[in-house]
Formats: sequence, structure tokens, C-alpha cells
Amino acid sequence: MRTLSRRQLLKAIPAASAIPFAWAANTAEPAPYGALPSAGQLLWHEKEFYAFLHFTINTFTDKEWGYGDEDPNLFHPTAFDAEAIVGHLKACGMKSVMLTCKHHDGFCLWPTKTTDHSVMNSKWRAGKGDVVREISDAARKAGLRFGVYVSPWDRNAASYATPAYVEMYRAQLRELLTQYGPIDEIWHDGANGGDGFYGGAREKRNIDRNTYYDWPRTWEMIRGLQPNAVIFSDVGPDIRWVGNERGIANETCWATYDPVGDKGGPASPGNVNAKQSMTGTRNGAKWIPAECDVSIRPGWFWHEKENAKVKTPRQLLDLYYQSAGRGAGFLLNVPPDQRGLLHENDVAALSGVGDLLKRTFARNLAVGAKITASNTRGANKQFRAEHLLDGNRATYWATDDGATESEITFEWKKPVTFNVIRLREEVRLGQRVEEFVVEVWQDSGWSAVGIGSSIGAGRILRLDHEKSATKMRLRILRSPAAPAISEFGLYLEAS
Ligand code: FUL
Ligand code: CA
Repeated sequence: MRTLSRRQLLKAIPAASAIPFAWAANTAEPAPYGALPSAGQLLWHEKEFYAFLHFTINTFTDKEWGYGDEDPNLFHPTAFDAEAIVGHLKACGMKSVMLTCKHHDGFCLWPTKTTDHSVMNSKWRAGKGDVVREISDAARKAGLRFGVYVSPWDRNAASYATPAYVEMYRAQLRELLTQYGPIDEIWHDGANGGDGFYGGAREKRNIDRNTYYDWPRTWEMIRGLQPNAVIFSDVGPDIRWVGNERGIANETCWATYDPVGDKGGPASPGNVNAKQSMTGTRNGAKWIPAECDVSIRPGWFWHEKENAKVKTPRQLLDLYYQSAGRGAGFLLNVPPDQRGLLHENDVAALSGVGDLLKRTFARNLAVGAKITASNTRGANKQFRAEHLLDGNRATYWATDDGATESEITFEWKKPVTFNVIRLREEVRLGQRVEEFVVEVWQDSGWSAVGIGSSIGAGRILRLDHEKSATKMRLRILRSPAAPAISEFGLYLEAS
């Protein structure tokens, strides 16, 4: 009997992918690539569109930043209704709500033991009110998650800029993280230090942004109290500021990120190179995806004079594409008014964008395609390309290691008409793909309709014109590790 060399043997066995319906068993998942998301970050990636509520004494004084000397009685919403507010957020598809529990003026919207400057000393609900309780209860009841914004800068606190204040700030966080159920996200603002009331001193106080708060210790405390919460600041550790307040991530936006300070050197909340935050760092050491915070109005707080300046549903949809459509989070601020309700104009804009989003993304028009993959990992069913169309982020198409340039072809019996393409990568395995192109078959050749680099948790390509095709392909042009793509969607933007 002739013995075959290993090379000849391999040649004699047909490539597994060429054998129809003979799926192999027990192929290992691709090895994770680079920095990876935590369990909390994976949950965060699913939120995509969620609300910020800027609400405090500023709502009644027509200010954006309170000085810190305001009388607590100024806080007097006449018809505060947490369930009504949350109901509007839920109706437009938002998945969570983050409340300014304390803004820079130091007024606490919950009955804190750490300061007198709170709802306890306001006549609103005879000092028995608790905005944090009502919003968090309403959120939970409606199936939304709840997050807290707690300003590190406190223009009311006499102790601000001394070590005692850092303890007070931690005590405030401890109250919020232990008395209001599961917290989804904790927001540390980057605005730190400057003029303030400071218990009557009325002076300017500056702090060293890199050292004063001893952030690592605070974050460790948060982890102990709410292990699944993600922590946001200019530099993470879990979610990073996108570097602007316009709600826009860069077209290429990596979830990995190595923050650097404004002038180089170490970064910290309030000291970061914001331009870099828009893009992140390819192959950065940590998974710190971007969050795009933007207000539905020019200001963060409600002002009568801005009632006519609420963004339109189309503008909000644009922002959705430029944030959630680039792998980032879309944190849209909708500030309650002096009644303690969302203003009618804001409600109309929310419902408008909610409707556009729902109608646009209701159905993946690619479903029903005949799919052919240039390579399927281990010829295993677990990694087959059909997973791209099942609407489930947890199932994905992957290739063999080494098959980093690969393609999927979709064919339909009738032409599919679309102008929006959405891709998702299996981010549990890291951010892998570096370059891809989507092409349609026209006449007798392929023509590119969209190209991109980062995919991540969600990447949307919006085309200038509608396209119709009976045949398309997705080509992964560059990926340092076998691609792992969980979704491919085609949509027609609702009019
Ligand atoms: C900024 C703050 O100074 C604004 O008032 C607002 O809260 C925004 C979300 O963050 O840094
Ligand atoms: Ca899938």
C-alpha cells in the first residue's frame, strides 16, 4: 500500500466546506482578539439609545450652571410625574434613563445625609420628596434601566477642594448605589473646579484633576457596590466621553482606547485629548467604547426661551446614525420643565424619532436571502453565515483562522430596495475587522455601495440614494483575526 505524505493526504481530503450538509462538530470559537468588553459593557452595548434627564434648581432659575447658593425652595415642580416622563422615553425606544442626581450647584435630588442642600430642605412635598426614588421606581416598572449622574464638582460644599469633600462625594455615591436598586451607569462629569459659593466663601477653587479625586479608589468602591454598572467619564474606565457635546462619533470609532491627557501625559476626568476620544485607539489596551451625550435643545436644562429650538425628529435620526450607527451610545438629554414634565415640543420630537426608528428598523429586508460564504469556520453549523440574518447578536458567522479576507454573497429572487446597511460584530470576541466593503451586483459587475473600517457593536452605513439589488456581497478586506460577524441588515429609511 502506498503511504501518502501529509501534504498529499490533505490534498486528497476535500475541503470540508465543499461537502454539502456535512457540518462538522466541536469546532472551537475563534480566540478573542485584543481588549475585551466586560459583562457590564456588553449589556451597555445593547442600550444604544437612552435618556439623560437634566433637572434641578437650574430648571427654575433659568441657568445652566448654578452657583451653589440657591435656596432649596426654588426647587418646586408643580406637577412632577416620573411615570409620565419615563413613559415618553420608553415609547420612543429608549432603554434606560440617567438622572442628574446632583449637578455642579450641589443640590441633591434625594434626601441625602451628606448635606443640607437637598430636597429635604425644600417645601416641595413638604421636604419628603425624592426625585431619585420616583424616577428609578418608574424606570424599573417600565422595564428601563436607571443610571446616576453625580457631579464631582460641587459649588455648594464648604469642603470642596479639601480631602473631606472627596469623602463626602463617595458617601453620596454610596447612598445612591445602595438605596435605589440596580444601577446601570454612573456618570462622572469632567467639569471640575472654579468659581463657587463653597459654604459662603464665594471664591475660586482649583483642584489637580489628575490626583484630587483619587478616582481609582472611588471606582473600586463602585465596583464593590454595583458590579454590573458601567462607569462613565472622559476616560472611562468603562465608557468614554466621545469628546464633544454634539452627539457625534467619528465614522471610524474604535471601542478600544488609550486615553491621553489634554497636553499629553496621563489623562483623567476633565483632562483628556478630546479629539482622540471621537475615534478611540485601534488595538488600544482597554475596551472603553464612546458615549455621545447631546441635548434635544441648545442647553442641558429646560429654558422657556428654547421651547422653539427643540431638535426635529430628522435631526435626531441623523444623530442616531452618527452615534449608535458608529458603535457608540446615543445618550439624548430631554430636560423636564418647571412642572416636572417633559415639554410638549420635546415629547413630539421624541415620538417622531421613535416612530422613524421603529419603522426603519422594523424588518431586516435581507432576510430570505440565499447566502454563500467563502469560508465557514471548521465547516461548522455553529458558525454558518445564516446567523447574520437571525436578528440575534449572540449567533455569528466566523471563518477559519487565517481566512481573514473573506466574503458573503446574498441573493434574492426579487430585488431588495434599501438605503441603510447595518452590521454588528460579535464584540464578545473583541473588535476584529479593520476594513470592509459592501457591494451590489449591477449589470455585469460588482459596485461598492459602502465601505468602512470599524464595525464593533453596531455600524450603520447610510447611502445617499436607494439601491435595488438581487445580489450583494459583504467583503471583509482586512482583519487581523478571523472575522466574527453577528448581523447584517438592510433597511429602507422611513419617510
Ligand atoms: C457638562 C456639564 O458641565 C453640563 O452642565 C452637562 O451636565 C453636561 C452633560 O456635561 O460637562
Ligand atoms: Ca446573529
